[in-house]
Amino acid sequence: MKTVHALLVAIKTLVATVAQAATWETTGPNLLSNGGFEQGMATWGVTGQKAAVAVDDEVRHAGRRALRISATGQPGEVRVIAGAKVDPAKKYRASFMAKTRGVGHDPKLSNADFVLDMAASVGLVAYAGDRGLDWCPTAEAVGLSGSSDWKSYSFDVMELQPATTHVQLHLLFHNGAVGTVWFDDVELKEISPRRPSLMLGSAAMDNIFARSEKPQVEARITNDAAPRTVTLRWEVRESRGVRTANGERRVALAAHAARVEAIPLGQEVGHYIVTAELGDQGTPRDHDRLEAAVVPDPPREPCASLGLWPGDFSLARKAGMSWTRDMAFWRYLEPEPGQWHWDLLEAKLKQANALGLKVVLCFNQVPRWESSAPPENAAFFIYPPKHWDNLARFVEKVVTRLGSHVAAWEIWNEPVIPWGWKGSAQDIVTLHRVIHDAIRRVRPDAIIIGPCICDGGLMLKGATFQAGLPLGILKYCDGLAIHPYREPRGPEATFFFEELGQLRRFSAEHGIRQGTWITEIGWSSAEFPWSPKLKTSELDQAAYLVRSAVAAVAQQVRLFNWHALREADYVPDPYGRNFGLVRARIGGPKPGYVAYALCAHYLAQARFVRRLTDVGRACPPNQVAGEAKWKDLRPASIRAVDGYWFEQSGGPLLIAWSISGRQETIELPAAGELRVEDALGSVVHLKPQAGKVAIALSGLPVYVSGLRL
Ligand SMILES: [Ca+2]
Repeated sequence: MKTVHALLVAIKTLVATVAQAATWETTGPNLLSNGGFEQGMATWGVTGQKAAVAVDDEVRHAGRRALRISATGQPGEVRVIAGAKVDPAKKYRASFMAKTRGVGHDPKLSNADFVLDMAASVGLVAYAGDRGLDWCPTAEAVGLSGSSDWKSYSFDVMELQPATTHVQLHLLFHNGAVGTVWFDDVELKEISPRRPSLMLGSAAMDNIFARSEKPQVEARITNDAAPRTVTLRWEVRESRGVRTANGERRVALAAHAARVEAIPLGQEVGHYIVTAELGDQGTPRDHDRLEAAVVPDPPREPCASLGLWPGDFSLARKAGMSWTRDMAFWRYLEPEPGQWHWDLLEAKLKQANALGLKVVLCFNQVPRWESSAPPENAAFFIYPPKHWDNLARFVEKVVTRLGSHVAAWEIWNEPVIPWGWKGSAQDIVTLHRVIHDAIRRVRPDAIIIGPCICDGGLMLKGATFQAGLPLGILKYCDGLAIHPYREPRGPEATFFFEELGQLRRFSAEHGIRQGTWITEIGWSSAEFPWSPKLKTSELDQAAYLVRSAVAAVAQQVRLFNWHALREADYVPDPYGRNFGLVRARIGGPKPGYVAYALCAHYLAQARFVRRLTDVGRACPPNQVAGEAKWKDLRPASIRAVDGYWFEQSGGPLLIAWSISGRQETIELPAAGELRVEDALGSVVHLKPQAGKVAIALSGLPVYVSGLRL
């Protein structure tokens, strides 16, 4: 259900990754004429349901008129569009006033185009002549929902592709939306930095540095017409507040000059927050803030089973990943019969391979022309195809064209849930048979995985198969694809390790030779929408990521693929937005990115030995998983401390944490000093007393080396 983000992540290149809106000011005229709708619809075009659009002379923000779009849940979207010529070297701000009434989704349409929970939005599309420059039809930058009086909205366009000649602003009601939005005072204006201005940035994508890359932040200072000498002050804090560096420098600025001052981060692995201030008493001041990370250099031989998607592949590689995932959307690859659009997907797969990433490619989404959905149904893409033969032909085409770039094929994304697939249980089996057989015809040795079960509880013997999914489906799966989301609880409280153990035995019983593939898992660093008291903080997200990855590697999964690499800030609700490990709009890492990269660094060199419970007391591998039934386990049988013993070249490695998050102290036998690195790279060396070292654990795992177990 989260995969639709993949579609939209690509478009975010339009949006700033370095600057914060506050330091930029609009200059010059509104590039949209009639942005206040005083001349009615002059200069505006309408596509889709034209009847939904009207000029309103009663409800307006300024002048005598405003635009009104009213939607009643009819299938089909509505777009009101205005265009402007732009200079791709410049930066722009789109702004508008909007009043909303009851904007939302028609609940009868459970999976319309707004699966992002965005009923209405305003976005920008860049063009080079007639050619749209984006994968997606729009770059949704602001979402609108609910009911609210007139409010001001804006988003900045900080980076346009060099070929851009003009842009279109789209006021958009998505397929099946309901409610009314009034728009007024729509503007697109050039922006330039306030002077003298300070902007923090760096040479690294999202300010993420490998240790050997000379990690440093750059303070870019731009002066106005008055020569001056100003003070630059900065401070670097580790994400939990510990200050690691600070400084102050006098900077002489000539008129209209720009300067770059380096702020070194050091080479210690960590997640850092850099704040800087420019100016002195009585002179104009500016300030900025950014997040940066230092991660281990990617291992030459990364951990074979870790993955990260969707987003920039280079950031997946930098985190030490082996895998990524992508989607072969039928409706985008072949939007009309025989009309193929290979370029974008093929280029992405080649780029992933060039970076050393293996790809799971997942088939998904039937095109409208082939869908068996009722006419005009907004969720047409989750219905079975009219002709299974056409699906087979599509799959054969894809495998023939892209097969050399793909390491494993996932049959379909989440067909076992109502919003993933509208067919019967038998249709799901047919889906698997048709896609499996088509892949095999072209590549007899392909690895094919399914059925992409995404139930939060016990996945195989539990609800899903009992609900009527025939076990016969498994003959079309070389490996088990699963989406074991556990939100809002953590991996131990939901028996993640134990369940993966059950899946191993299930696979052995059913002849599934390629094991378990977690093609999606994630925790959003947000309140859980269905239990708002339950909140996953950014540090919880980092902790659960490491804990579930360690458990998965210990259980020999073939793939642990975290969703998502990048946040999705075009999604209005925080839950949908915050699965990512890298921020969307302003860029920069979250703590989870550093935690995952450090985890991948340790696991690359480590071989699992056994799980440990409590201090020094080992249980045989899979004791819990092997004997107890998932349903028989009670919270009381879960220990306070979870620990996994791995062997690495330098001796034993213990990865341990407090399950509840409360502080727990463990005592470990030690002949010499132990090195304890926490999940975010803080290192301490602890000397033994009377042959033991005491280590305080929190929910954030630690890596303990120097042990003799
Ligand atoms: Ca007006």
